[in-house]
Amino acid sequence: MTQNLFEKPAVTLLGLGAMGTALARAWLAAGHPLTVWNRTPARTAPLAAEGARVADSAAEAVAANTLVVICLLDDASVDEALADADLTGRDLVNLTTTTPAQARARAEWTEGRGARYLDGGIMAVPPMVGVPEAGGYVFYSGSRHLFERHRTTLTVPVGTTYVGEDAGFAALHDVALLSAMYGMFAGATHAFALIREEDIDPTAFAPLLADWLVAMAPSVHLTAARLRSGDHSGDVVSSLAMQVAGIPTFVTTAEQQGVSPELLAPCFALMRRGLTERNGEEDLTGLADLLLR
Ligand code: FVH
Repeated sequence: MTQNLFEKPAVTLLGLGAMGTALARAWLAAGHPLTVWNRTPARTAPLAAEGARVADSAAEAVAANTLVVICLLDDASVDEALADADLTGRDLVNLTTTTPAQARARAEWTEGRGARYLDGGIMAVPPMVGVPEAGGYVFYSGSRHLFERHRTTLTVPVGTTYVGEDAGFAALHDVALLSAMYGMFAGATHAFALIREEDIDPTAFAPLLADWLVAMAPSVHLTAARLRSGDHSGDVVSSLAMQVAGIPTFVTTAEQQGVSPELLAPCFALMRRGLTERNGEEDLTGLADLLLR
């Protein structure tokens, strides 16, 4: 396992699903020696043809290199894959999507087996991997030393953003950003449903919707500033009271268009609760605190 000074660091990759395969191709294209393993062996053939070494078991793949990247379906599949592997002296980088608690437990479990641990949350879809201008990146958290040690290699497929020593923070950032994305998907789904039965071309409507979402996106900076200061009342442009007064318009329009309000209803319920439990003259930004249990 000694590395020639002119050779790129060798990588072991467990998991060749859509994301694992994209990562593998990026490392191979950049000239990194790559050992791969996948539960279903058929998925390894195209990568073998592109220069990857194929291990017969996860344990064999882990034994091949110090840096072991894991990109499997979920935390349970990581357990299953690593059951028989000797992790002693290995640097585990786990890109599998998990909860923050699972990431913290995995860090402890890994260190208990004589290895170091870095957790990752991937903010990219497979076509963005190996395409720097696509803007994809991975949140990393856990050992900063490990992150710095492998940073150059980890930056090959997509960018890197280190968010702290707490192994759970990458997963927390990942889930937080994806949760916001699902909120956006919900709003866009409702918007398309509203026009669905009309003589409006969805492909003509889409750019209007996209531009509007982009125009509204910077509002998160105001939310952040207000959450930090605790002041939700100064210089309010669109008060909670005004927005709650508008709810019947949205509900009635949905009814008249034959659209279920089920995606917007939870948001409206929270806004109404804000009116009774907070102050109608406030911004919507105070609602985040109402969600805390
Ligand atoms: N694809 C995406 O858009 C997202 C982008 C953001 C990050 N996610 C997360 O990345 C992890 C892997 O996702 P994926 O896209 O590669 O997922 P699949 O194509 O479904 O491949 C799953 C791989 O996991 C293997 N696997 C499943 N169960 C087990 C198990 N019990 N033991 C060992 N391996 C297992 C599966 O193997 P096989 O089915 O081919 O035998 C694939 O290699 C994921 O956490 C996303 O949330 C992707």
